[in-house]
Amino acid sequence: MSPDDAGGGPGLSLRSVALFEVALPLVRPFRTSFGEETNKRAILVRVDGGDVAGWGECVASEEPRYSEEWLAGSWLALQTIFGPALLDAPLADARAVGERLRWVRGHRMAKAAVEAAVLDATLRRLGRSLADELGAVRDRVPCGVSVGIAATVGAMIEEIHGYLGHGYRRVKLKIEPGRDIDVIRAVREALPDTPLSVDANGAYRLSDAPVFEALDEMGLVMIEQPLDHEDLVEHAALQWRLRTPICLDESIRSARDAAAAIELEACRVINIKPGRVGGVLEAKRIHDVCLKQGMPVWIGGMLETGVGRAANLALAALPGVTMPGDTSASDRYFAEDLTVPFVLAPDGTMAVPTGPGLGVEPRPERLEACTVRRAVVTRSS
Ligand code: OSB
Ligand code: MG
Repeated sequence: MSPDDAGGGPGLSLRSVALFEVALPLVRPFRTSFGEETNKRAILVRVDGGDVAGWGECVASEEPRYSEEWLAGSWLALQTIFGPALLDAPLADARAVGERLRWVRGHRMAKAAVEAAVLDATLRRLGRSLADELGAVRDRVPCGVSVGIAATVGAMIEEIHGYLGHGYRRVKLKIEPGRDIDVIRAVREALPDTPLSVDANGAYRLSDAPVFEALDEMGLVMIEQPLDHEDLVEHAALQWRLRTPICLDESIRSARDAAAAIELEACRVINIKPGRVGGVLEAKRIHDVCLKQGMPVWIGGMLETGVGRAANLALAALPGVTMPGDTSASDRYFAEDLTVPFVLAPDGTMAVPTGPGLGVEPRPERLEACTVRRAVVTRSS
């Protein structure tokens, strides 16, 4: 199969699209340069194809800070646009989801959720795993962990020691103006040999280049999204001044963006997240562009439940993914996941799901306990 053939087999005629808004307490608050989350909220999408069902997760946050999308907006888009569009006519395969929704500008996280659900359903019918469908080359993937901004440097170092004890192979630290050089220097002194990276979530300006020049001396694996998500040219200017690779996250919304970033030399690493780019199929296209151009990639995360995590792990098994992802274990996020828990092995790797489709699904009693709102879109509605 050629790489672009991934899309999942014969046609699917859907009966309904069900939406579940879920809320799961995080084991500890997650603070970034744009705010703090204590509760993980997400929309789970279930498509019912009669003989088979499929699940997807929409990673839009409660507020439109990471991107324009936010949970309430995604809910409306799913309920009034995407659900009805999927039910309108049979879908030849999961690629048809993107084609049918091509007229919708943006709303990538909502699109990604419905595409994942259709892909899950079609692959379940074929008995094929998502990892196989995408072209996975490994059955375990190395994992890193993303650490939120903590109240004190001491608390941050303690938290990191805990993660390293579990086996995580790379530690990503969130930074923001005023909590950067000193914090990272202290962590680097406490952990001289740990692969460390930082993620600014776009909180700096090019005039802050001296901050990054100071960080450039600390042997970081990469500096993620230092500047505004809309400015590739400024990232290129900053990358010229640094030895440390810049990694783009928010700036890369499509394979087209990835090609532009490569052309402009705006970064030396790309973080791929299926939600941010409109689905696993576009994520695979970005992977393919980067592999061809020699651009290293890794798979990011959005604090997903097990449903979204399963898709991230399948992508992490692709050949061009050469760095550990933010694909952490369930217990890094939740006391109890929606699905069977994803577990980190002591060597810092996690198994790629091998079952049909995503290979996992929400446990009914856990979904029931976490659901705070539901809606069903049917053909007549
Ligand atoms: O910028 O990578 C990010 C979480 C939510 C929104 C944005 C980001 C993150 C993370 C956590 O860094 C990654 C994870 O563990 O899922
Ligand atoms: Mg990021």
